[in-house]
Amino acid sequence: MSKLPRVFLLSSLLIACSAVSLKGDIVNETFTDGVIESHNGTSVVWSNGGDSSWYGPGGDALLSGDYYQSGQIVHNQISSLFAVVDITTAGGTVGADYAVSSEAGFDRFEVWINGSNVFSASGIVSGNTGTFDLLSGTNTIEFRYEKDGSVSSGVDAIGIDNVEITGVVPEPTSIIFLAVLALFGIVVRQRSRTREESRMDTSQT
Ligand SMILES: [Ca+2]
Ligand SMILES: [Ca+2]
Repeated sequence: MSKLPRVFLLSSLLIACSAVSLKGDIVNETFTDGVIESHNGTSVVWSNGGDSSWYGPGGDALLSGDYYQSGQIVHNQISSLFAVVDITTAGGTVGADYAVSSEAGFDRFEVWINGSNVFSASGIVSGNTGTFDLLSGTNTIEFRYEKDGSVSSGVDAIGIDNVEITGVVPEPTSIIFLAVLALFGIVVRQRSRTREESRMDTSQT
């Protein structure tokens, strides 16, 4: 391959990398070994809230393998797991496998996005998948187990696994890094073109 096509290929690849990063990354959380893995290079931040913290690996086999389980709570309490994430202008989604073992109709698994309750389930659910839309900008995703004022049934907890968030904005450092690479590709391509043109001029004279 001559130098010009090779440089062109390299710069095209770098520009494509930048375009993909602006469309947003896909971030998976599998809770391997019961821990929330690091998400270096993305804007995803996990935290706990409510009356009791979630933990992993879940101890009651609500889901197979390593998963995350809501904390132990009593009547009128909640246990929440939050993910705060920046989503690109194209929008995104959050999906998760979940299981519920609770008093049907009263002690509930709920998904809240930006303060709105978008999903609810209770009773015995052994392993379903839900996917929910995320808007451009900063989104707060909350997985919540909430109990009413009386009666407990089953394991009295919920579990989640294989959380997938799409459209995630990469950390600014990643974007700058890719942009610099793309710029470098363009400069190299331009210099190579100029050199090629001056060579052609020389051969014509
Ligand atoms: Ca897992
Ligand atoms: Ca109850």
